[in-house]
Amino acid sequence: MNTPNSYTLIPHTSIKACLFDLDGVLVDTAGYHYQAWKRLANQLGFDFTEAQNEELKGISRMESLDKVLGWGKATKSSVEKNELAALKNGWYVDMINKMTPEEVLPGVEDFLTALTQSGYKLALGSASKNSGIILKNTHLTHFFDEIVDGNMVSKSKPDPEVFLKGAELLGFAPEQCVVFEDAVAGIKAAKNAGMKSIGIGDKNLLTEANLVVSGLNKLTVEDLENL
Ligand code: B16
Ligand code: MG
Repeated sequence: MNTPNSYTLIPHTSIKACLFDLDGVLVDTAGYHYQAWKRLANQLGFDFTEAQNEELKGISRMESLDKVLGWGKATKSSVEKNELAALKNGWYVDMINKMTPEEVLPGVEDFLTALTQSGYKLALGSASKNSGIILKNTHLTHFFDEIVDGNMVSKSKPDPEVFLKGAELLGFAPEQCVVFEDAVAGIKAAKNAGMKSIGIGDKNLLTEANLVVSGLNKLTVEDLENL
């Protein structure tokens, strides 16, 4: 019988599963969100800047509404808030209904194909309740073994719920997963889940990610082994 000696090493846990945020990582729907929130703000008699819009990335629809109303110093009842969120969402859905595969960000299909061919399991981990329409219109649905979105979680990023649920559905431990995220709240959610993360965007902003690149077109499968 082999008796482990005191030098037995804990095996290196390698990455087996990839969890992808949607907006800002696979497609750029932030511009559509911005247009719809701006239209709502203007209808209420105020405006906000593109820089302020950055703060809406990655957070839920109702949290976004609270921020927008705060910028306009507008107070609304919860019934009114639900109506305003529905109004904004209607305008947003009108825009994403017209999306095409051309709006997929550079390198996405190639990278997802390479991951699948290398045996990695893939899940979506998005705050959006509209992920189904976006994935369908951009022809990305088939890449994902599991889809976790805003319809399935009760807590928003930086809470780890969305990514923990994705890992559980795929059947892997958090240490075997890597998260791809463009939002600070999303990188924090990955960290809170005990997962590694790759930031998509500005390295001065996504400081808690294990690696930051400008887009999936800058990544290879080998990069996952060196995180
Ligand atoms: P919806 P992600 C997020 O998507 C967006 O970044 C964020 O701006 C938006 O408020 C949120 O989805 C909810 O979207 O109104 O469609 O449910 O980045 O988590 O893929
Ligand atoms: Mg995002």
